[in-house]
Amino acid sequence: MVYKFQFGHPFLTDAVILDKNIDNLQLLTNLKYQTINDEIVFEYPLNNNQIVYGLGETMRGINKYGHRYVFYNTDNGNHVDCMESLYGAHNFIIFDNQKEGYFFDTPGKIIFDIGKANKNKAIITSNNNLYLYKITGESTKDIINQFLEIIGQSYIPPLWAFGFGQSRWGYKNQKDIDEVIKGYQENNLPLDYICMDIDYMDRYIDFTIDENKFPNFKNYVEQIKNKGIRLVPIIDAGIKIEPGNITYEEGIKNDYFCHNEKGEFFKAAVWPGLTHLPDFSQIEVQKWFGNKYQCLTDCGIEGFWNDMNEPAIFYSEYNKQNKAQVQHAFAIGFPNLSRLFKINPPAYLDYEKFYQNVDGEMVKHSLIHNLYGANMTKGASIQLKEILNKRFLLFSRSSYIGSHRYGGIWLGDNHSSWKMLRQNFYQMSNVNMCGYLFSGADLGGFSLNCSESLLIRWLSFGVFTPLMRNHTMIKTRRQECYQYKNIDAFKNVLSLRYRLIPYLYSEYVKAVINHNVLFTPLHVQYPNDEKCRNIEDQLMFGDELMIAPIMHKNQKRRRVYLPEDMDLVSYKNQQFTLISYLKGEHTIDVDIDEVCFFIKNNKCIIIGKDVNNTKDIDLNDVSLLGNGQQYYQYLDDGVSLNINDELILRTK
Ligand code: MIG
Repeated sequence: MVYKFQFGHPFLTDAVILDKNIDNLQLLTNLKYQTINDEIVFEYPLNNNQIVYGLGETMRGINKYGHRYVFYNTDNGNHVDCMESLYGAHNFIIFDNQKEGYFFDTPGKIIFDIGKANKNKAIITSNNNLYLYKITGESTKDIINQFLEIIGQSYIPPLWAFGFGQSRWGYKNQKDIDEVIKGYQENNLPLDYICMDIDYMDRYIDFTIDENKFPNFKNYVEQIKNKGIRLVPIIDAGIKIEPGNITYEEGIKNDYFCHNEKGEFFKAAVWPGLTHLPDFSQIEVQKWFGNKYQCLTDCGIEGFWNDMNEPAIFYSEYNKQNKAQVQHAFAIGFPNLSRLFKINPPAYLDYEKFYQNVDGEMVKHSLIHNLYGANMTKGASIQLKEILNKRFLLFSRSSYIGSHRYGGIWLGDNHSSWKMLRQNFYQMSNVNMCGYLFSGADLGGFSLNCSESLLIRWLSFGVFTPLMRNHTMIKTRRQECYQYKNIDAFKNVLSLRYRLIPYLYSEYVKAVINHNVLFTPLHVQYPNDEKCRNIEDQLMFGDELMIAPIMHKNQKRRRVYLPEDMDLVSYKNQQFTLISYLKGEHTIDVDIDEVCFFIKNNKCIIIGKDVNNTKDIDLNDVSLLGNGQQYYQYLDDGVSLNINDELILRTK
């Protein structure tokens, strides 16, 4: 059951697609509210043994109880546990014990204190008016399904986007990219796309290609697409202030940029130097900016990643406190980038200093801050659909619920550590509950140097994340799989991914159609099994699987709890073996060159051929794996916009 409540006159966010009348506030029952100095403060009683889900892209574990989370989208690469704000605002929370979910629909700052200040209370503080949705249901799963239904179906990428992607900040030119393709292909390792980071542009100017680095870009894109490799360029939010930059000139002429209080265009420094920020609150600006992607689609590009769209700001016309440090870092070529990124984001001060046009009214950015990146992605997605008339890859760093209909997300600037692998694991189920099915972290870690074993184990989990991309930062150790010694182990894990793609793709689209998640905490799938209550290092995947990856250094053996009889699948030397296990606790050994997962005893999944590229995947050429008898496969051509609702029955 969904209730909708209104507090004051909220800004519209486009998150919920369900059209519903406003309910009487008395129906809020458990959730108390009061207004304290312009803020709305909600209080909700918590139980002993409280489990809380949702709050998508945040730090810490799957159960969010005991900590404080602030949704105020922030570019901060220091992903320590106590970091309260990351890049997205996923204001949906489920009180599992009470079987109630709440979505606080506001584009402003909102703080969730979940039993931290007071262990018996959740205190939620919004700096804005808002619409509030309350969802009750017979189970947490039911609440999740209802929520996913009211926010509308997730974005669906093309089949090739389920392939493996390699990325690195620092690939400068055609030669660098050719080397990566060669590295993968010569080592017989699968690859489907390479992300282009900011260096492909002319001095970091959006919608340009540096012709010295890519002399005939269009030919090049076509040439490598023939080898099955696609290029996925990055687009940043800020537009360089420079006469002759067409995007800048058009934006000025049409009044498309954010303003300061004097009515001038606000100036903020990011990678290209001083920029203006497109005012994405205007549909016209979303459309204009989205159409700009055409200069790249005209060259054959079919995928993008949207970055710096919190928006990130290094310094501005108002806050120059970091200017000298940033300029120095640029001048000496970033010998110590980690220091540059430890600078306290001055951006919070800036968010009070510029304005956006919401239906003709000038609104201070901070009040609608969390929508900025979501609207950038929405505009891009709508225009790309029109331009390409087929599916495309699009993922964004910043997000607000609703933008899951337009693109995926990646989880931002993590680092190469075992802790970050576990964080990636925890985040998957929570971002799924908030709508983000197409998601994934920088596998291997963004900052710091990745060891071989960390990368192999991280990829072994990454096999199951829809976005499977290895990405790292400039000046770190090379992180492409072929740079390490144990090529066989990398071959094994990537080979498994490609054999699973028919299944992953089918489960993905089925989840979208049925308002389901892909990753489910055990306790959500087995609410009556007390042993599942606090398990955070295992997740259910799709309808058939349970995953329990190795996520600790030097670990080869681990405990697993099986909530029902299952078959342990081991993939080693590119071969599957199955061993049946009974419900209960077990110890399993997982070698570094082996990937393990579980299939429910009465279920089956589909497995494709061992290929190195999605172009060689035949979704009709699959075999069944598991002790069940059948699998219902979602099937289409992997690229057309229309999604059908027929499932093909595969039997043994
Ligand atoms: O200020 O484009 O999260 O993936 O490699 C850093 C350079 C800007 C942040 C992104 C990261 C990307 C990097 N960007």
